[in-house]
Amino acid sequence: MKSFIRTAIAATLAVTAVAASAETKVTDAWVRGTVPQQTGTGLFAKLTSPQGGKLVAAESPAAALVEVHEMVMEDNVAKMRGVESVELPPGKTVELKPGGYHVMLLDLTKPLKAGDKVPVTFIVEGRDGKQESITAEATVRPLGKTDDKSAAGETDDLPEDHHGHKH
Ligand SMILES: [Cu+2]
Repeated sequence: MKSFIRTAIAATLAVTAVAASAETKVTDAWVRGTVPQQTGTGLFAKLTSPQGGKLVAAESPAAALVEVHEMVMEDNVAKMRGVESVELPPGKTVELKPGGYHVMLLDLTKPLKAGDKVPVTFIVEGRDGKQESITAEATVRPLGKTDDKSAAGETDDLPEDHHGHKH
């Protein structure tokens, strides 16, 4: 009887472990800070889906409209456009980053100051068609303190050396 219970417990633990590892992990979530009057910005993070899947949507209370975007070069001009989904190969960490895929926060409910925390929920569709939601807290980073050149998330961005002084 004892050994039966032990087996049952072991089986339960094994199932739990599999379920936990199936979840997509979100790390290093951050948002680019905004200047007054700026209504949109980019949110970035690292996503790892052990089973593989795709990012199909994102949600955040910080913005009225949240879209998944990619940055592409067209005739030497960086442009953003919405994408249906972002492929997450099994076990591989996909980085949403300036100049690439990003989550676009549009119609911000308020300006985002450095150090603020922004809740964000990623909707990931697994290979089996099931959707999971992963909520993370993205930290707002100061504007102009990032080392990228393309500045995803700002439609009218200025070169880094201007530090966003637009009037
Ligand atoms: Cu965008």
